Amino acid sequence: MQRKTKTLGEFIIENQAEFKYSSGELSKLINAIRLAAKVVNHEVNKAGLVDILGAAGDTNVQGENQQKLDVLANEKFIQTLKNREIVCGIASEEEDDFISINSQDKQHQNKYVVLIDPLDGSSNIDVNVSVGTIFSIYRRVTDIGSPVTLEDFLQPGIRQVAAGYIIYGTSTMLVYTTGHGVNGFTLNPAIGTFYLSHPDMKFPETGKIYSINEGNYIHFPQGVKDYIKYCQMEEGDRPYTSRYIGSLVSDVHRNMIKGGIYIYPKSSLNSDGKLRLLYECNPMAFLAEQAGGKASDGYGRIMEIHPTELHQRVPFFCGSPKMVEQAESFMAKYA
Ligand code: P6P
Repeated sequence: MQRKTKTLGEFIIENQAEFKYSSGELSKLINAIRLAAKVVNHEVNKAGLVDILGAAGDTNVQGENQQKLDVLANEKFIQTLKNREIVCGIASEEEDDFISINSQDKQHQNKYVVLIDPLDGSSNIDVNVSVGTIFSIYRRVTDIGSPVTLEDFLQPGIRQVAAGYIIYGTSTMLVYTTGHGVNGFTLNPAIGTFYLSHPDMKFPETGKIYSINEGNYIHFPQGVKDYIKYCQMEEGDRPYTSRYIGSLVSDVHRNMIKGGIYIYPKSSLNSDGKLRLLYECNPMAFLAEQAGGKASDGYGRIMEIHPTELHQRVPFFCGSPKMVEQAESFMAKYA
């Protein structure tokens, strides 16, 4: 008797009680993201064909204006979230400022804000490398019924109520947490249904993969340089393997399954690093910690950083706990 694999919808209903706020809202939030993910997946999967199909100037075969995929992904996620009547504000990498959402009949009664990187690593699309969407969800801190303010978005990562990513890779997966572990769902594109394929995902305590753009080596802090040399040294279980896709979601997803560490440090080129705290590092950190991993800025916990700006950048060390601790020990020598 073949075991029936649970769908995302069934999983959400079964675990609704774990979502510490009122019933049904998690379902609406995740369902909105699920729908947008399927739409974006469809666009990403045909990206290579658009130029061929849309040969006539800047319009595609449907006569639509061709849009850059990250702009399109941004619009799809914002529109889908707006339509579900539970989100009162959205911040996006593609939007300079946050978007306040007035619900039509219930003026600002919605309780959640969503921060999103609609299509992280989109420059990889042209070379057919996997990309991802990253989302982070908070409960608003200002009075329900009033328009959202920046304060609702500048919350430390420890206040997240849910976070996750969609990875548009050899298969499309939705991986998310509500603070009770991490679960991965794989899309069956034939029927448009996500199935629970990776229950209770866990980072291996250590690993043999390090992910960093070594092209920037000469610009790295000495602690990072020392850690890279440590990874390459012939000793014990080393040398480690270097794997860097250039897509945060893909590198972290692989390291969560196989064990490893992803590092995007500050450097003389980027004094705060490149990755954004609110819609890249905090959600990936929430997932990492829920999967038994660690996420640090090289010195302290990412999720305890108090944000000061919507698009602020932070250095990011994320992965197997023993590997992050080892990297932090090198950073501490030069703190
Ligand atoms: P670099 C993509 O632009 C991204 O934000 C992450 O997904 C990725 O890990 C990183 O930047 C790649 O940056 O400077 O190594 O090309």
